[in-house]
Amino acid sequence: MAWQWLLNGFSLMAAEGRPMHLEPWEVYFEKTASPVMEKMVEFHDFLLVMCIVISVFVMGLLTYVCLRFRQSSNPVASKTTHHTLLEIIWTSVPVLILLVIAIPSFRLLFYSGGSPDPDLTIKVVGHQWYWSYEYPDHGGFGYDSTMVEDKDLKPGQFRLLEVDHPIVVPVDRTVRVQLTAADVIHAFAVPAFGIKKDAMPGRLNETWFKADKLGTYYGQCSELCGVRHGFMPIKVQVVSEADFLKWVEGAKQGSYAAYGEQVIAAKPAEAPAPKAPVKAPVAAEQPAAKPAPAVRPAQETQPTPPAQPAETQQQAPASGQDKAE
Ligand SMILES: [Cu+2]
Repeated sequence: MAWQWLLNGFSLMAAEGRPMHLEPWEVYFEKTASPVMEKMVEFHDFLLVMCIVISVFVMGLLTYVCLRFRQSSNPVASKTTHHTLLEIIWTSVPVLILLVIAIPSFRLLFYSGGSPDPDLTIKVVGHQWYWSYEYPDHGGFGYDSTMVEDKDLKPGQFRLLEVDHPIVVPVDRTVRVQLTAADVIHAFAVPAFGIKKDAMPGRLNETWFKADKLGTYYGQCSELCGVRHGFMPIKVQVVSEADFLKWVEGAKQGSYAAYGEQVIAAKPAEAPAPKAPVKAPVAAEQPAAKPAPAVRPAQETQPTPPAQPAETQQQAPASGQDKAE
């Protein structure tokens, strides 16, 4: 309904109280969970106001012209064809409007595209048709994440969004996401974090997010990547620091599924601990180059070594696989 849409569109306050997932009647962004997405929503609302003001102004002008200069009230039309001042105004005002839009737009672009000092790195590899994740800062373990089929859904789970092994990250930490693909181009998108980046074979892309609320967030592959493109969702579980480290321990021991599910099923943890190093001591004990342990069942699909030199932005490590058609 239009009024609800307007209400939502105008009210940033509404974003605060909204449940994580939209109500069936709702039309707006999902509840935000990262500073980037908050800024994106603010920018969107600002643009929406600009659009409305311009539309109302143009509509008003048209209405005025239609009424004021219609034949019955203005039988003798003016022959004026040029008016210097008017022309200067209608050229410069749009330019100013564009400038007013461009400045915050570029600021947001640089903010979202930058790479702040990360607390941890996750490497994401897109496959036809599932994702696999690696935690190079925590011993380099990795695992595959595939969609839960309709017949296996438990009550309360979301169709086409649920996965067997979600990404787990600690709250309030800057997570660097390195992306590549093993076969064709995929795109890693999580709307609540405001991220969407292509995962391309032979290239290492990078993005980042900082989840500022505990909870579960969903995304989907956003690049047409084949027949099951719509069936490779992304699920991110944002947990407390303590839970995260507990989960890492379990995952490293090779029983990702059992242990991971356990931690995640445990109820939402206490408030996040004050800033402490997430870069677990683990990294010191285990050389980062250590090959992925038993956690990864699908070793043969693994296209890249588990630990990435953090600086490599452009070059993905040799994937050794041809790009599929
Ligand atoms: Cu895909």
